[in-house]
Amino acid sequence: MPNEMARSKKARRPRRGPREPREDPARNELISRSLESAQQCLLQQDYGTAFVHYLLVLNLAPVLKDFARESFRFTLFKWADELDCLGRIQDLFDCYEQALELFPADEVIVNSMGEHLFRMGFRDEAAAHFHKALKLRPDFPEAKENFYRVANWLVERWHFLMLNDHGRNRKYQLAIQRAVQEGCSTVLDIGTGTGILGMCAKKAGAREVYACELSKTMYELACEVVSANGMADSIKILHMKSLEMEIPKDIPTRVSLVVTETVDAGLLGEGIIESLIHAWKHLLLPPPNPEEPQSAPSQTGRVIPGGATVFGMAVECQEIRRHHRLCVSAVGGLDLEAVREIRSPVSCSVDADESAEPYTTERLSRLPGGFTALTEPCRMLDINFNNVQELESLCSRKVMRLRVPVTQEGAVDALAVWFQLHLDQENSISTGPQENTCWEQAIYPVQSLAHCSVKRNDELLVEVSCRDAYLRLCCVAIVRDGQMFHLDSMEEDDYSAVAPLNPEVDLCSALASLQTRHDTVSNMFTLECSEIALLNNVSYHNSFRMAVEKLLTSLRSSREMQASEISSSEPFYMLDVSEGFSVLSLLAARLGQDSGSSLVQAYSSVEKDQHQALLRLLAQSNGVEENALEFWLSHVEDDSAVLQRPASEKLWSAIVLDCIETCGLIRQRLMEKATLARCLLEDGGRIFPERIVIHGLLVESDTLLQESAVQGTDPTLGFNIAPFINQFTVPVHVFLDLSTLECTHLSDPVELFTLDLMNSNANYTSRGIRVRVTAPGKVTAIPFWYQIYLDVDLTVTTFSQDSHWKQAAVVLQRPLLVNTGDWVQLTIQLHKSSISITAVREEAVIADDATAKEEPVAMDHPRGGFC
Ligand code: 44T
Repeated sequence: MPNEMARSKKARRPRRGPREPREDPARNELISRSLESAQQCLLQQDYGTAFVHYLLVLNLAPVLKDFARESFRFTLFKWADELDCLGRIQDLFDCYEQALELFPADEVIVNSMGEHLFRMGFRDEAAAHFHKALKLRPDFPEAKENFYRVANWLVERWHFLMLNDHGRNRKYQLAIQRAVQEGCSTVLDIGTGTGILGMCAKKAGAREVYACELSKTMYELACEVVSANGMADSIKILHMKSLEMEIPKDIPTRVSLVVTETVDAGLLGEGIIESLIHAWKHLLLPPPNPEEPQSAPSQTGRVIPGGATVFGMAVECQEIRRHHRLCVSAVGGLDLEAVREIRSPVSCSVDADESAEPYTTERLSRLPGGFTALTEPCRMLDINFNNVQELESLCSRKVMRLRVPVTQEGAVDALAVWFQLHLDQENSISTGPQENTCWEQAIYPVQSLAHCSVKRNDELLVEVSCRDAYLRLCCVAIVRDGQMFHLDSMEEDDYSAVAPLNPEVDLCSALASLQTRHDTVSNMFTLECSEIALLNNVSYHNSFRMAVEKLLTSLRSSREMQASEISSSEPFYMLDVSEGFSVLSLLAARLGQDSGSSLVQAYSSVEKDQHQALLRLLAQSNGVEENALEFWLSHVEDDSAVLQRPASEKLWSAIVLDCIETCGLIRQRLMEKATLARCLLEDGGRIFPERIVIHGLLVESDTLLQESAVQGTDPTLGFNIAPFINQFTVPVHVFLDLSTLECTHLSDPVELFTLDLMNSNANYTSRGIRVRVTAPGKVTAIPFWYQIYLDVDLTVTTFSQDSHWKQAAVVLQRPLLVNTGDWVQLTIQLHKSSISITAVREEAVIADDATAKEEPVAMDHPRGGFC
């Protein structure tokens, strides 16, 4: 860790006492000359030397600290940026250490060091710095923003859901109590999280309790929670992965009970099989011998949960489909037929890329547009966690094949998977779609070129295996009237396991899939799910096409008017700086060609080779001349450097900015980029979009509360956990599907804020509005989305059925009780790119004022809310 290393160096620097002799003239001379040199170097932008001079001055004359603080900070930040660019990471952190020795309570320095740590991937350390900066100044917006950004990663949101799930908590508690009462007196909690299961074991009377946790933040949190509950001396928590634990180094003897909830939506993704094989071999007492049924529980080992049953069913679901496969043949005038296959990185097939995850997760009940079950839920696998041989054979076991009867006609888009966790004989937890739980289901999208349509009485042939700690499920074929139709998997197949079969049909389909293999590979591309959804979004691309057409028409006519000055063969330069894959540049190039006269010279900033290859292929198949589309400064480190002139003496006719992230937030530094982009436009040129209007409404949503903090004042299973984990509460929730979010609307949608990208001076950073309440309730959150104005009248909304964007919501710190007809005052603040909202109910006096409609209100003293 860089700061650790820096700390060891620190000891070598001479320390001075707080009272320095001031009268020494030579010393004073040195101070003033060094200060002068520091200022001189600063002017000459020699930040390294300036920094050294400042250090000397401030160490010799601490009285100057207040006077020099600003310049010192500025020098430090500039010098740190240079060191960062040079890759001198150790020096960079040394400088911060020295700076913090001089200014230990300077929240700006602390926060900035956190930013460097964060960029270098030291998330835990970064979070600790942001946290410290916030403690030093609770209203420091930069630190707040930074902390919120890391909090989601450090403490994932599902921790709140799990702690709020009383049913689950209670069942684990009962199972643990039972095991301890039966004599399991030594317990290990693997993946303790907040420490809850370990504390249950202790409370139930276990003699020795150990817990391990691999995440540093969670480990620290568990330590805090356990000591707040008076168990610091009775539960030993280790910051390590269970697989690294050894006896007697980490725990003195083997334990009689392992408790764990290291399961994800796909059951095995957190590595429970490997952890339990290791635990059985190294950490647990041997299992009871079936020949000696009386063996004492304190002398034998067992695991909670004792086992699991995995269920799966095939579903048709438009929402899943549009995120995992190309569903359209043309967008915005571009023909996409040439692309044989676009795949998402979620794949279970044998040829899938190493980084591919076999499944995504969704709450089936919250999928926009719903889903249709095409089969009954089918038992896919039974696992006994108390049998190490079974666990080992699961890893090495060959692929199992199951035949799942189809009950409903439709197109198979995915297999959805969930499980029952058998804690013990009496208590189990289900993560199924029908249950009222917080669990998501695992989604295995079908990877097939053709639409995989099934009819009633068909059977789906599903392969089940366990590889790289994941449960893998793959739909390989449809069995219809005794014949098998393969879904183009690329593996060599042995179909003998399935009967009755028609070998001829089999052979034909195998040959057919072999034949198509060559062009499949060369035309196969992987895009992120959100990129696929974007490509499938016809209305988005059509709006863009219209906006570009309008712009070209207006630019051409203004060129005609000044015909003498600009040659008509001079192209229009267009730059698309979208993040990720985008066909907008190609769309513009194509339009330029359609209309004769001046061509469009389009630049795309897509970086990945595969993305560039895909654009080239599409350019070719759409008849776009090879040099009409170029790749703009790909692989430039600093993204603001992308915004440059197309060539000296030339300016852009259009720049497309990517404004909104898929998660529903405004992209960082959007307004700075817009300002830069505007300066690079020719006369009459445009940036797309020109304006963004943020819309939102008041809602009551218990679900959002459950996901944001441990609710209520009751202790969790009798333990004091909430105040500790709730420190990681963040006010803005992302990746929401507002169309299916369980909530009551308490107002109509309103315009919250406008971002004018053509005139950043016009953007206020704080705005007050009044919202009329349309139904009585408790305002708990304000979901928001965007209306993106490409030009005055062409808009795209981020809240629509075919959008690749999700929505976000601000969750209020304290719910606001309202009645129909009340007015709520919202203060919306935009700091950099992050939004915060406070809400207060207006007093009746103001509400009665008939003149007060939805006008901006004075924002001097926002009350309440989370800020
Ligand atoms: N998410 C559930 C997955 N760990 C739960 O560091 C359910 C997701 C979920 N520690 C919506 C709802 C839900 N040794 O803190 C983590 C992790 C730690 C280990 C030590 C090990 N071998 C491991 C393995 C994991 O265990 C903790 C819990 S993992 C549970 C994952 C409400 N979305």
